[in-house]
Amino acid sequence: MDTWILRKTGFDPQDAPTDGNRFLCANGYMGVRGVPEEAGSALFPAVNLAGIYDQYQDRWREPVNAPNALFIQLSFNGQRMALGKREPLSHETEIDYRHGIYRRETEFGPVSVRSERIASMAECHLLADRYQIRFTQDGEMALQTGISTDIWDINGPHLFDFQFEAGEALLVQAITGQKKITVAAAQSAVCDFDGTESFAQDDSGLFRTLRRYVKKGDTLTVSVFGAIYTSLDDPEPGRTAQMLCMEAKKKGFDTCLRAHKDAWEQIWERCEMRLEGDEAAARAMHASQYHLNSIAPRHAGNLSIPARGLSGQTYKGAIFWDSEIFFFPMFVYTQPEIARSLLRYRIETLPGALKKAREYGFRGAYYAWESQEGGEEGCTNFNVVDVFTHRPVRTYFRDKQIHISGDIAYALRSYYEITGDRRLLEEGGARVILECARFYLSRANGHLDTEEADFADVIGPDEYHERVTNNAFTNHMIRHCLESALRLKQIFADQPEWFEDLLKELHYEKDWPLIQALCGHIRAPKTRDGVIEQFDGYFDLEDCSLDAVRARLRDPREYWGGDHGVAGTTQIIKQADVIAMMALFPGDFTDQQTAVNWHYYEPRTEHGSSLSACMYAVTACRIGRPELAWELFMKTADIDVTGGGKLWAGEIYIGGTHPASNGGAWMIAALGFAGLQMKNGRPELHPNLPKELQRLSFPITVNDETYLIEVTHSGGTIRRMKC
Ligand code: IFM
Repeated sequence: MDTWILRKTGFDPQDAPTDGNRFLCANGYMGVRGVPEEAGSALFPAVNLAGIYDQYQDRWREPVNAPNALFIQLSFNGQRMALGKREPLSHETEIDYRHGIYRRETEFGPVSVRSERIASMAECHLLADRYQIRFTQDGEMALQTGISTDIWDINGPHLFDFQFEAGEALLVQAITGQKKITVAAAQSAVCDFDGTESFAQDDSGLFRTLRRYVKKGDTLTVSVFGAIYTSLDDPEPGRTAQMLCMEAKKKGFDTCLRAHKDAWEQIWERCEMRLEGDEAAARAMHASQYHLNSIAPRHAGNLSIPARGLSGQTYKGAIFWDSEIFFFPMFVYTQPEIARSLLRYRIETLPGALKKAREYGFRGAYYAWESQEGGEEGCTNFNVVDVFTHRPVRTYFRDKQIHISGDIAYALRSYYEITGDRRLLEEGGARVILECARFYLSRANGHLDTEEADFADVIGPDEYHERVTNNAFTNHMIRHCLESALRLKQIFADQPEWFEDLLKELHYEKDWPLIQALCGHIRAPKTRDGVIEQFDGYFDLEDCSLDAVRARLRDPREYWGGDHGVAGTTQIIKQADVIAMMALFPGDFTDQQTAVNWHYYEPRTEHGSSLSACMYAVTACRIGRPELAWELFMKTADIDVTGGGKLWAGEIYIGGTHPASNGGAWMIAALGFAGLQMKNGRPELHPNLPKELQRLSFPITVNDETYLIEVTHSGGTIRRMKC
């Protein structure tokens, strides 16, 4: 098996929603769904843009898809050679994980087509496609290349006032409905043949057609270059996009491809995780690292990553806790500048978090559960549609999932501990931690100086139990956030004036002692035989099996949570909760405690979120049971290879790629199998390699030093690498 390649034989339009994710090409600025060049909206094509959102009427606010600048459509003797319109004799799709190349090869009978396409990692605005046609009959060919506006939108349309310009570089420009951002798509093409050229423009886009008579055995090639800019990138996005296309055309496809591949090689040099002993596992790891790396905002420095990456508009293209808890670890240990970008996004969106806290009657920073640009809350009150009544179900994620602020503080502190870089704290990070701590101070229930404080009416990571009190994970995260605020004083011990000034500026004098008091008074969770109760009253819920709850479903798409969900009155949970806490705070729990809780909660966990299995796998390793981790690892790492994961929450489509699992796969291998932990500013290993693997190796960068980690069944080593 080539562990860098995923190949699929055959074409079934039913698979288009998942295949578009599995074969995605992306470069952090945009994601191009893995659909054939000729795809119209029925096959879900999208060039999904990072960080630009729009709301159409009263529908969900979601990211904007640009016009498809790599549209290519071939006709032969008046017949369209298009998947979805004509049954192919054979078809293969491939994604090359090493270099982010989408390839397809289709035999239609009289013609066969083979192509390769990239979202350039060297130039984030550039797309390129080399399309080769072989003819097995004489006949009349019409090759259309252009910019298609027949794109997939879940809650669109988002683009209006289209302008079209034909010429050597085609241009389609439009503006978004809400914020009037210009989105420009340009395209140029170079052919190794000539023909009669014409231009056409209609509701579905702007196209150039080349016609000529071909002979059996002829092979023709067209290279197409697409460029996307918006008015947020450039004052003249259209002109700049046209110029980029023309430049790329001059350089040629091979030069663009070489630069793109070199850029990918540099990424792999910094982060490649090698698994030896199991090829399927090695490929799943490549897939995971490919997907996560391909959506990293390398171009920006202040953007984060949506929960479904750049695979489409699912989950409103929003930033969740997935960023800090699941994507962050791989980046902070391998490419800290990307971890910094994720956190800068939070620093810059602090005003949105302050506003949200105020709206709910609190102080400090309450970050959006589903954060869009400027920290605007994208989460609606109704996130699920009931399959029986077709009515929206009220969910309280937006109001009650308060652990989000602590998760951000957790990542800020980890960033400092792993990189040793204090600048981010100075440049707003410390302020974020202090404001998050202040939010919890105002959110606590209780008399802080005399009795224990509760955090009532919250939702922990397990979203099937809403509005609970003293969720163990949430309370632990809150305590850590308060401690992190207090620890800032030590971190800035050599700059006491700077820190005092910051406290003054934030009017923090009265809050400081209260935070100290609250820290020691947060109610500790109840335990029973060593099992930590997930929240007050959890043990009183019906204790039944996962199968029993599943058997109660009357529709496979039925939502398990909400007011009437089948899980709500039981101990069945959606995703790791107590175990997520144990995974994130290894120093706070003994192996014995972790083992007892693991064995209690795992059978009660649906793993209904792609954020779940990795937490169980990491902790399984920690308790010396890597054999329990293996299946969970494969489930996590393979998710975007197989196209697994849930597609529906009630009637709402939630498919896409799974960056949290992609990051989770790295976490299992690094933090679980290798047992990587930071102790006093230095990395150390506690290996637990499963029997399926013979060797594991990967680079990390800590405190500006790069190390190579190697783990075998005889132990682990950390070697400093020369730069
Ligand atoms: O952040 C997660 C949440 O924990 C479970 N539902 C999906 C979200 C986005 O991945």
